[in-house]
Amino acid sequence: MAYADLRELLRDLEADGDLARVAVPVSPHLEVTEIVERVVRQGGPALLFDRVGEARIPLAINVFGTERRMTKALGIASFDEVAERIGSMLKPELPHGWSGFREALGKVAQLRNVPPKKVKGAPCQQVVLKGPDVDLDALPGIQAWPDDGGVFLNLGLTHTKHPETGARNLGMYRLQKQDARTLSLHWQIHKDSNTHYAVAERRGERLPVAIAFGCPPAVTYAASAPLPPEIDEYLFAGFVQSERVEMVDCLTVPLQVPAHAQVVLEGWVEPGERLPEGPFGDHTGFYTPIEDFPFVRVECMTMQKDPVFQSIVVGRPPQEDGPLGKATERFFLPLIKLTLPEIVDYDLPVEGVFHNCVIVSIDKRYPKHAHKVMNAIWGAGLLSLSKLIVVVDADCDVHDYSEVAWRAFGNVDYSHDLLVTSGPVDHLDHSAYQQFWGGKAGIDATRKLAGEGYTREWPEPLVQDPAVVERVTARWREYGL
Ligand SMILES: [Mn+2]
Repeated sequence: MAYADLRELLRDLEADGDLARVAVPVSPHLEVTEIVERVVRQGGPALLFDRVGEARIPLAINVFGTERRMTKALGIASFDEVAERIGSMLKPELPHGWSGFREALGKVAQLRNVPPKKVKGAPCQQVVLKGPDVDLDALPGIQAWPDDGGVFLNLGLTHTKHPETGARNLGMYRLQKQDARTLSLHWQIHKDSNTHYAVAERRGERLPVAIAFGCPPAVTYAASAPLPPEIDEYLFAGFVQSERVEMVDCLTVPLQVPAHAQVVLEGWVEPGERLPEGPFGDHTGFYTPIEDFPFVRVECMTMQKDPVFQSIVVGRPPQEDGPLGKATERFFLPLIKLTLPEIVDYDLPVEGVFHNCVIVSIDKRYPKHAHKVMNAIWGAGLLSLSKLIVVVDADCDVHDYSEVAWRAFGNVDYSHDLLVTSGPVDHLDHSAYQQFWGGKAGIDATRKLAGEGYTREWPEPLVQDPAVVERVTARWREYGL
């Protein structure tokens, strides 16, 4: 079941015993983070803080912190279910006979449930505050880490559109509160909204922005997904949850937001204006330094009658963003296979904060096949920012880090199997000697071929005789172990 409104999900989680309420007042200054960190590390429940500092709105956090809650929030049984649906969409074989025809019709019917639907009179506009009535202090923003530059709103869904093509983008960028009506926009160099702003600046125009909090969970997920600019996040959200997202026109800017968002901020970003933003304790586990970023002056704030604000704590992994990233890893596998069919599976360890390490298994067919895959990954969308790529054979379970390590440590002759190159790295990467680009490495941990210059015979791995395995299993109780 898809959740049209975050509060429906919170009610269900509470009924399941997977949401805990914190009724006592807590400080938005570091205390929320310390509580959330402990709960996340224990695989604990979603949290609803009734009273955070002076804020008048309760705070929901750690909503996506486990894979179980993440799939429930998206209204799906498993991540693989969505991956399979994406995979089947990408295989437009001609239908064979009636069953194939019915299947094809089913796919089309499913797609009709995908595009967002415009509505009037949305819950997110039940309360409207304009101009001087706008008050960001009413929202439970938090300062997560001691040296953070101030209070941040972390799970805001930022809506912009390309000033020339009109194509919309939905992204998730951290938002630093500069004053009760101004928010900095951390628009990183590789992100789509940054492109929209660059075009607006070139034209000397201001850019309209709408930021929605506490959105339907599938929309929040889609905002976090590294979709190519041509793919509408709202189409993707509708596809994931198999239900159309209801959207409403903003009141003061030419944009649309989810009708069931809890809180919406509308405003404009002026060309050529920047403010220092940061420092911020980020998902890398380090502070990111102060940099100049654009900011939005909020001119209108709308909300539901009894809204719940949603946020997230980021820091050294694992954190709540882990399951969000895992959803993307699984959903994107069929899309990656579309251009790289030799890829069997891949894994982005959370410790690698999405960009630092990719483990990929391939169906190796020819000499230097692993190098071809490395180069392709370094050229693919935001995966191009990957620093380390470990390539293993198809029979290796990429999610079993012990097996991967065994192969990556043992199957490598570094004078032949290491590919070192350079290219763009993540905006937040602190190890690169210059910001935005740096060195990358690929480790070819596959079995080597004669055609690769490996003239010895590759040894057979140890595998027990299946007849013995079966016999021992059958007799297991007899051993008294
Ligand atoms: Mn996008």
